[in-house]
Amino acid sequence: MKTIYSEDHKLRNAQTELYGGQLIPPFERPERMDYVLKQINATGLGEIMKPEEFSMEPILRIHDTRFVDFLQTCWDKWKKSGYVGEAIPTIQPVRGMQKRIPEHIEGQLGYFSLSAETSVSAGTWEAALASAKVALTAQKQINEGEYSAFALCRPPGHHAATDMLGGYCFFNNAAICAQAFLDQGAQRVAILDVDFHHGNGTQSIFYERQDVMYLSLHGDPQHAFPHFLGYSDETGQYSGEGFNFNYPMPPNTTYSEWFKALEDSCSKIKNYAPDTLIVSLGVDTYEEDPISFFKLKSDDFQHYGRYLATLGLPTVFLMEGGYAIEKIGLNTVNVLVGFEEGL
Ligand code: OKP
Ligand code: ZN
Repeated sequence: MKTIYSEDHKLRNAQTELYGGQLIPPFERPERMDYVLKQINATGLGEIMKPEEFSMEPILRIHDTRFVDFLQTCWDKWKKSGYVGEAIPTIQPVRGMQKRIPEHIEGQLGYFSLSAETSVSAGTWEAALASAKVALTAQKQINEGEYSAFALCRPPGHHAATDMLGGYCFFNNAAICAQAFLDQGAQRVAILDVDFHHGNGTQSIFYERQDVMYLSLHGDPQHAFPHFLGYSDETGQYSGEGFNFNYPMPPNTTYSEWFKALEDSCSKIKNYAPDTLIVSLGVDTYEEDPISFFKLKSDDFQHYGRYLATLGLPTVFLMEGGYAIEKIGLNTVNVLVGFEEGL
């Protein structure tokens, strides 16, 4: 399986994450990719290629123009306003407030954010753009006849909504990839999100549509980020009703329970009969992940990779989270190796 990778992810190198009332070095940091690349090379998974160039068009199929303009200019405006730290929102348009976009960068940042842990920093725009192009290149590979591809995206994407960043995410790489498939003639695309966190952004983007089925296995939002979306009664709306499936699971969920949810989600994918599968591949389900509460072991990743191959679908694997950084390489590549064994 080919991997698509851009060094430009290193431009996303925020110094701060707001965590438990402290500003700490972010969990989502550049070194994560070193461990994945190292394991790809160690196992001989396949060629590693650079992303191709793309216009803004496929990104603007998913994201609001005002949000994209904001992201491109946020850091400059923030610095020019005289702030010395990274851009962290302090006020958001919550219940009872107006939805208009203020002129001050502080107001804009709040408007275009869904959470406050994710600082906008120098180079964030460039890295987020490169990450989306990595996803689009993987999509192109499949469209040109490859059976599977691994988009080694960083920063991740599944929390990003049409007009909001948050949860370490800026552009929704999986959604951009899915829309590209549809725009090039696919009838149906399924997005299976196995990251520990619910992909609120991906869900909300496709919630009223039936051309993309979204299925997510994740930590119960009662106890885990993003807290305000990801419950099992969220099944889609209007023509999207019945095309969204959430599998929230409690603290200490083990692989046998997790795998039952995976089997259920895969039976739904089978019935849907999509042209393509996109796997939002986060490996923060791992037992040693520092911010998550599932108990998967490294071998389990290979097992479920193998199982995913039985769907018999062209598949784009797209990197999302995973923060036990010494082990994310092994766990990620285990999924991909398992998939290739299962073919
Ligand atoms: C991004 B991805 C834990 C706070 C977690 C943000 C998590 C973002 C995860 N107490 N804050 O889905 O891996
Ligand atoms: Zn996650």
